Amino acid sequence: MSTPLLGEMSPAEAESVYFNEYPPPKTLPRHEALARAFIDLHVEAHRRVVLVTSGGTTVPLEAQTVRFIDNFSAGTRGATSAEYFLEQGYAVIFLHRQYSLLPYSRHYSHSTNCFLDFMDEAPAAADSSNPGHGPIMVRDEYQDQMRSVLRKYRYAKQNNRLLLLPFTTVSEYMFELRSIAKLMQPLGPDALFYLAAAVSDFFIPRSRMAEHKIQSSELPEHMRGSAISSDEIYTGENEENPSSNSRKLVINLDPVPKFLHQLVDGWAPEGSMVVSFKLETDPSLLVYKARTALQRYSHHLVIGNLLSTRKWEVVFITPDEPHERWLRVPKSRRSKSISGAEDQVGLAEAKKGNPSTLEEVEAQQVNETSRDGIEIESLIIPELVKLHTKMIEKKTQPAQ
Ligand code: 9Z3
Repeated sequence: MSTPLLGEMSPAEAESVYFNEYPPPKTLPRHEALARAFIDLHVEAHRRVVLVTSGGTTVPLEAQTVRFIDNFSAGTRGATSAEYFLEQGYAVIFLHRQYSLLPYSRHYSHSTNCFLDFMDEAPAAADSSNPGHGPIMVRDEYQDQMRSVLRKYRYAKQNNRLLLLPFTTVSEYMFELRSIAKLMQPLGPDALFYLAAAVSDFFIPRSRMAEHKIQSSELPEHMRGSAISSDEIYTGENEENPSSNSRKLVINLDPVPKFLHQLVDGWAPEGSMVVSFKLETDPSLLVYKARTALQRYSHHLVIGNLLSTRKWEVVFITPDEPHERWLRVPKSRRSKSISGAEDQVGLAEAKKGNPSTLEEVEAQQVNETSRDGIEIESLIIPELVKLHTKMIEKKTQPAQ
């Protein structure tokens, strides 16, 4: 009998099999200690705490990893959302893919916003002892924006409102998520989970993973380990006449167990709010898949987004009325996006004729002061906070 896939087991069985297969990440004890102290502080202050997950996960192909599968996410959604949560008074645990975008520094990082472009060397003072070395300054045109970002960043740091915890692989992400969710128990309804990370759906179980770098050329017989057998040479599923001896690689992936079940039904505090994201590329599937996820895991909100329009529109799928609600950045305030496709905005809307113009009017009021594009997260987070507040009020008010 073949061993069942994790996806075929009960959620509890899959949890125990999955977590027994991997050693916990080396950083876990340190992260747990940091998270515990952070949570204690905010429980004491009766402050709400949100766990924001952000960025992609890697799927290693070898235990001593040379190669891995990755995905597109740079962590823009997570890093931007974290800033708006902080603005709303939440403390934020930011569980992010290492080297992905971070709250605040995201404005000045990576090649699109390289910090060096914001700086200049000013002339040295006339009486300077070193006339060739003027002070390094922020360029005039960026002073206001940078001051504002810097102040918010320093406020979050000095007041211990933001905890940054990095992960890299999908299994590290799972271990961290489970531990932090359990540590959040004392927060009860004040805990919010905002699962924006793009978590791989597939992985190679440790038991089937090559220890060493997978070889791309034939090794002499006596040097071959158990790394990869010749019948595992990939021929490619789209090839009509696959050549049997090409040096291709079969990558045989198992489904990652859907831990949302375990999060909602066990790890997360009683009464807390769980928000997951659903990403699709086919507009005709988005609402259906988001609804199905909400029904399957019985949590509180699925935020659906299309890869091509994710910077300008999202849909809130809720168990309560109105079930499907679109938030959209008005046309005139959309930021430019190289990878985005504006002509696809509106295509995924199931109930056509939704009053999306309402959101557009609100959006204009929200951010009238900004001349630049509006970030969709500035619409998402206040709406979400309203839903969280309602949930907290329901849980904490005695039944009439
Ligand atoms: C999202 O849908 C996020 O909004 C994005 C953000 C990953 C699209 P960026 O980093 O992108 O700002 O460029 N995240 C969740 C995607 C996901 O993996 N969801 C799972 C699924 O769709 C469910 S938890 O099955």
